[in-house]
Formats: sequence, C-alpha cells, structure tokens
Amino acid sequence: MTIQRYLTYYCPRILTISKKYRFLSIFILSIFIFLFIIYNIHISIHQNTQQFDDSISYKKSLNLLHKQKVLVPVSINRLYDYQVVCTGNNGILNRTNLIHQISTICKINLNGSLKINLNPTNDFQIRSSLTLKYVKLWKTFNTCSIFENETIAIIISYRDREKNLQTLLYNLLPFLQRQKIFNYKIFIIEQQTSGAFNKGRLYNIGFYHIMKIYKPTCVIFHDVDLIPENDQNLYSCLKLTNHPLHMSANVRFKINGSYTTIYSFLVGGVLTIRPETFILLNGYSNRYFNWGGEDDDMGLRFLSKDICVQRPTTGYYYAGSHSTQIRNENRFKLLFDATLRQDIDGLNNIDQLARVTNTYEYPLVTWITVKWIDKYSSIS
Ligand code: NGS
Repeated sequence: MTIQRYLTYYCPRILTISKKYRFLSIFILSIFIFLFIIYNIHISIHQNTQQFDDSISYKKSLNLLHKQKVLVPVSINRLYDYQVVCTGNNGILNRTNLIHQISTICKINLNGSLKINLNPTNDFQIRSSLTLKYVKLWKTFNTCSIFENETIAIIISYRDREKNLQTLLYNLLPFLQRQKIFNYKIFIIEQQTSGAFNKGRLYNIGFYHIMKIYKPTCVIFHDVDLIPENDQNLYSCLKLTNHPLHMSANVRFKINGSYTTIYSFLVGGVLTIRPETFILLNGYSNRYFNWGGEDDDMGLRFLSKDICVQRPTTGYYYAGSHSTQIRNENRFKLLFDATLRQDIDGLNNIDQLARVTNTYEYPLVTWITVKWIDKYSSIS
C-alpha cells in the first residue's frame, strides 16, 4: 500500500515498530496532517472573509454616512440628479424688496439693466499705479449706511488671464459703486506653480489668508471670466440666511446671445457665502487639477452638510472667452467619493499643500501669489 511504501522510504524505522504502534503513529500523523490542512483552509478563508468584511464595513459606513446625508454619486448622470438648490420658494431669492429699500434709502437707481464694456482703456493696467485714476473714479462715493456692518472679500482665482481680469474689473468696480457697496476688497489669488491649475486650492489658501488679514463677513468666490450684467444682483450677504447664493445661474457666451442655465446642480462661477458656512464645508477640495469638477464637488459638500443654495432672480452674466483648458480626466473618479473625503480634504489641510509667497497692494486690488509645497502637485 502506498502510505506504507512512503513510510518505508522516508521513515524506515517505523517498520521496526510493532504493528499496533505503527497504526497509532500513522493515525497521529494523519491527525497532524489533517489539522495542518484545516488550519491552512481556515487561514485562506479568513483572508477572504476579511476582504469581504472590509467591503461590508465599507458599505456599512457608506450607509451610515448616507444617513448623515453623505452622498456618493454612482455616475455623473446620477450626480446631476441631485438637488442642490433649496426647494420651493426658498430656492429662488427674490430681493426685489431689499433692492427697493436700498434704492430708496441710498438714493440709487438699480433698474436691472447694465451695459457692460468689453474694451477697457489701455491705461487700465491693474498692476500699475496708473489705476489710481480709477480709484478716484470708482472708489470714492457716497456710501450707504445699509452696508456699514459688512466686510466683503471678492476672491478671484487667477493665472494667465490678464485680458479677462482687466475686463472683469473694468466692469465690476463701477458695478459695486452703483450698488453703493464700499466695504469690500478684491483679492486676486494667483497660482505661481506651473503645470496643472487648481482653483480649489487657490480659493482655500486665499480664504485662509484673507481671514487672517481682512476678516470678511461675506465672501464672494468669483471666476475671472464672468461679468455681471444685472445691477440688481447684489454683491452682499445682507439679509442672507446661511444659504450660500449661487449668483451665476444664467450665463451667456455671446454678447447678444441668450442666457442658459448650464445645469441645475451647478454651483460654480460666482458664489456668495458666509465665512462660517465655508468653514463648515471645509472649503473646496484640494484635489482637482485642471478643468472641471471642483464646483460639483462643492455641490456635494453642500448636500452632505444639509445646506442648499439659493439663486437670485437677477443672476445674469456674460462669460468672456479664453483659450481652452486641459480637462481633468480624473474628475469623475474624484467626485465618486467626494463627500467621504470632505472632512480631510479642504481648508483643514491647505497649509500642507500651498503657501502664500507674496502679497502686493495695488490701488484697486490686493494681489496674492501662491505656490504649491507638496511634491505631487506638478501633475498635469
Ligand atoms: C461641468 C463641469 C463643471 C463646470 C461646468 C460648466 O461639466 O466643473 O461643466 O462648465 N463638471 C465636470 O466636468 C464634472 S462651463 O460650461 O462653464 O465651462 O463648471
């Protein structure tokens, strides 16, 4: 028999043992072999179940998070199914009464129409002292007591868009003057690091820095290429609840074209928010390089913290043209677990990723240059 032949070969002394003991030792040996096999099977099953358990606990935590309103979009189409605008009348912010009040008290005429000027004069060079002339023109005026208790920071993320910035400021300054908003500062946050652009990081580091040097009570995150076209679109947090205001829901890409709402979930473009709300959201994600997704990530952050946005009825903008940007191929992947990262990716880790290199005070704006300080940041 085979076992006996093996035993004779590998363990010849066993044959010298009496038949009874020989059987016993074979029996004990078999038990060892059996236990050894069982042990190995157990280990491999355990490893598999561990993986399985992990995915279960992952799913469990997702469910749990779901209960806490953290949402994980299954696909980009599902993402756009979510409702980020407050429901019912709460979604549309009609500030007619406020505008009326302001118009009466401040003696201004905000009639809703505004002709924008797409050709700034040659001497309108933002980083030159020549703009002092424009300070006199647009920043000295009779202020209105209604805005007295507000400090507004308009934060513009920037790199390589001189013409867009020039056009925006050429229109924005007289626009603010018209609204009698005076207690504001415009901050240009410029990415100095070459390679992929990261708007979320610029907004976060800008906000972080500005909170220390200016302490605004109202913050407006502003795309450099969007020009407001309705003077009743108030650049203020006055009478706002904690809901952020998505200001730029209606955009046109040609000066005589018609306005479109790109999609309902969009919160990018121009966003007015109270600093405490921005802190609660942990700011923007720092992980979106190049074009697209960081604003949708913000939309998900709103949902997960149970904050809905409002849209003013007067949010009309012209979108200036510029060279096309490189798309972020990774954006959908990032959006998938946006809300799971929310509390570890944003304002609370920006100091490990970015650094303010310089701050320049110009007559019309404060110019802040920023560099990335982490080693993976030059991915493009
Ligand atoms: C979406 C982008 C947003 C972007 C929006 C509008 O598709 O980041 O288009 O773009 N989302 C994703 O790619 C996931 S616009 O037409 O203004 O250039 O803001």
